[in-house]
Formats: sequence, structure tokens, C-alpha cells
Amino acid sequence: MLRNSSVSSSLPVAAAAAKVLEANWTGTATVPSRGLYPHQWSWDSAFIAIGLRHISALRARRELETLLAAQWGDGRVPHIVFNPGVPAGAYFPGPAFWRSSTAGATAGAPGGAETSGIVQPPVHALAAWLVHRADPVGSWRAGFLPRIYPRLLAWHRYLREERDLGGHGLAASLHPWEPGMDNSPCWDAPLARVIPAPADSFRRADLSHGAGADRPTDLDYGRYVALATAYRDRGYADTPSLKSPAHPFAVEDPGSNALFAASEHALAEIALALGADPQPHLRRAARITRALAGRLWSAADGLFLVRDLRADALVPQLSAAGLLPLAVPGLQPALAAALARTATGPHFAAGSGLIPSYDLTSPAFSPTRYWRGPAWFNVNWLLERGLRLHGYADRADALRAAAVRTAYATGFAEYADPHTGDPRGSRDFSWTAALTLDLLT
Ligand code: 9WN
Repeated sequence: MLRNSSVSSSLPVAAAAAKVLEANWTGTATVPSRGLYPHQWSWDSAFIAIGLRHISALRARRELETLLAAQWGDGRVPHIVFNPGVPAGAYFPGPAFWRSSTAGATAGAPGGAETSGIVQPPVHALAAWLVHRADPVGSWRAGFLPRIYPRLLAWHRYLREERDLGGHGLAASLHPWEPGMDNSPCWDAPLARVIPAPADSFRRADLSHGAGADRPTDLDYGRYVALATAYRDRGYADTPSLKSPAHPFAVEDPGSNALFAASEHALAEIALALGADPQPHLRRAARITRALAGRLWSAADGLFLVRDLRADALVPQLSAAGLLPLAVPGLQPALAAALARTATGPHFAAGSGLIPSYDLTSPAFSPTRYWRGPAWFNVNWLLERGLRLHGYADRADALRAAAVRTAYATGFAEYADPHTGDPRGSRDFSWTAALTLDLLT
């Protein structure tokens, strides 16, 4: 049931969303979109499982377990798990680029699956807990939590011990694809240090599926490829090689770390359900939350900023990633209040009612180009949840209504123009459909 309804009935919306998830299901997992992203993506699968649980908790569990089956020996959950049935060249960079089973052998890449070697934000424990709660009986029968908990522990250990490059309790991202917001203006300055791979050394596949003006530029891609190549050629080793200035891109992202903290809270719930001690998880969640406030908070801007570890300075760009700590249960009420104000203030209040990915007032804002302004449904879902969690029910209701309305009207677009709500990127996008279903239920 739609709690705040500006859509006359939630039934056609739910049916259409379910149809998208059905069409994008491969038998073991869900592709983000049939044309543009024909493999399994890490944080997509977590968001997809959160919606899928309303249709089939069994499939939602399968979605997460398929992803975690490709986890590396060092605990990392790769950002892409490649489907061997998909033709080479359908997505770039594909398995021939990442070469995980050989280049990642020392880091424990699986032998039986090809994956990428970088990671995405850790939304998985939160998704696992929500999926369990949707069907506790089926989940216990299937042994879901006992099987998945050790994998989630290893994943969080990897982030805590191998990725704390700054040494203050936050996980660092070493590639713009890791925080999931590829061409955010937050990366412009840190990325400027990267010498791009020559344009003729690779062939983009994304431009056959989407409008070039809605996607990152060729120069961005040259830098993405150069960074990933260097990491691969060092055997995907993290410390100490990433601590060295030889790897020019290392940032602390407030969005990824907010999800890390929220997922530690979910791990505490999972531990309790399993009869284990939740306290270590609560302590870790509190440590991440303190580090977010201590290292990334900008009182002057009323939101969290990215820290560029190479420059050891905050990046003065206001992006929606800086609002995501609203989704952390233990966030100080004063910070939550400031975030709620910023989210509805001049930098982020857009005509569609959705929160854009980037500051509307900045010259770098674009309503169409990917993570430089368009509104994304996973970000809006997280902010809806955060506003509700911290007691801003009216604003959460308004955001929920805008998200459901726009998702349906755009044919479950990948992202939308934040002013007009017009669709951008691909259609029938899985997390848009899944999170719409979740908002409806
Ligand atoms: C690179 C799959 C992914 C999302 C990311 C989004 C986009 C990939 C790309 O698509 O990134 O990982 O090729 O552009 O930025 O958030 O997980 O939907």
C-alpha cells in the first residue's frame, strides 16, 4: 500500500516494477539492465534484493548468495561478477580486462568465476537483514543467516583492515567506480592527477546503449582505465601499495562509509538473531560514525564532504553522497537535522521533488550527465529511509511520493532530470523497479 499517494493506485506500479525484475532475472541473479549492464553488480544486487523480497524472498536470498559466492579470499566483494554466457565486448571493461582469476590469485580471487577487482559500497548486510525479515521462516529453513554472516564479516573485515588507508576508521575508495557515483564532480580534482590511458587503447561499449551526453566523457574513461590497470598490475594488492603516492586516487567517501556504518548496525541485528554478540558491530558502527563526523563533516556546508587522501584535504563539492549519512541510525541528531535542512534547501531542492546527485547551484551541475546532477533512485531511497529514521516523516513522505511517481512515469529509468523528472540513461533499470516496490510496500 502506498502510504502517501499521489499515484491513484499502487497496483499497476507494483505490477510494472515486478515485470522489470522478472525480465532482468537470469536464473541466479538480476542484471541492472539488459543492454547496458549485462552482468551482476555488487551494490545493485543489494538494492535489487531489497525489492525482490516483496515478490520472492527465495530469489532475494539467491541474489545475495550468488554475489557472495564470488567473494575473494581476502574478503572483498567484487563490484562485477561476469556472466560467462554474455559475449565478450558486450560490456567494457569485461573479464579480459580484469583477469581476476590470474591477476587476483594472490588476493584470493575465485578460480571458478571471473569478476572485477574493485569494490562498491557495502549495502549487503543491510540488504541481508531486510531480506531475512521479509520471510523469517523461509530464511531459517534455508539456513540463510548462518551461511551469509561469516561472508559479511569477512567483507567488513576487508574494508576495515585493508582499506583504512587514512588510518582513522574510514574505508578508502581507490577508483571512482568504487563509490558507485562514477563521474561525480567530487572526483574531478583527485582524478586530474591520473594520466589517462590513450583513447585508442580501449573500446567503450556503453555508448552503443545510451546517449553520449548522458554518460561520462572519453577523458573520464581514459582515467578510469589507467587507474584500474595499475591496480590490476599490482595484483590487486591493497596495503602497502595503495598507501604509496604511486596510486594517485584515494578518497574517503561519505556515502560508502555511511552505508558501511548502516550495515554494521544490520550486522548487530543479524548477530543477535544468531545468538552471537552484537556489541562488536555496534562499537564498529559508532567508530565509523565518529570518524565520519570528525573527518568529513562540514558545518559551513551542512553536509559531509569527500576527503582526498593524497592532498589530505576536503573536496569542496556538495554531492548527494554527503547527505547519505542520514541513513545511519546512530548519527547525532544535530547532524541529522542539518542534513535534513540541506537536502530540502537551495542546493538540493529540485522541481521533480527528487534529490539530485549534485549541487544544483554549482557551475559543474548538469541535469543530464550521469552523476553530475541527475536524480538516482537508490540515493533517493536511502534518503527517504534516513529522513524517516531521524523523525522527518513529512519530508520522507514527499520524497517517497516523488520517487514512486517519477519511477513509474519514466519506465523505471536509470536516472532522471531532477528539474523535470524526464528519463535519462537506460529504462527498465532493476534497482529503480526494486526500490519502487519497496517504497510501495
Ligand atoms: C561501472 C550498474 C552500475 C552502478 C553504478 C553506475 C554504473 C558502471 C558503468 O552502473 O557504473 O561500475 O559502467 O558506468 O555508476 O553505480 O552500480 O548499474
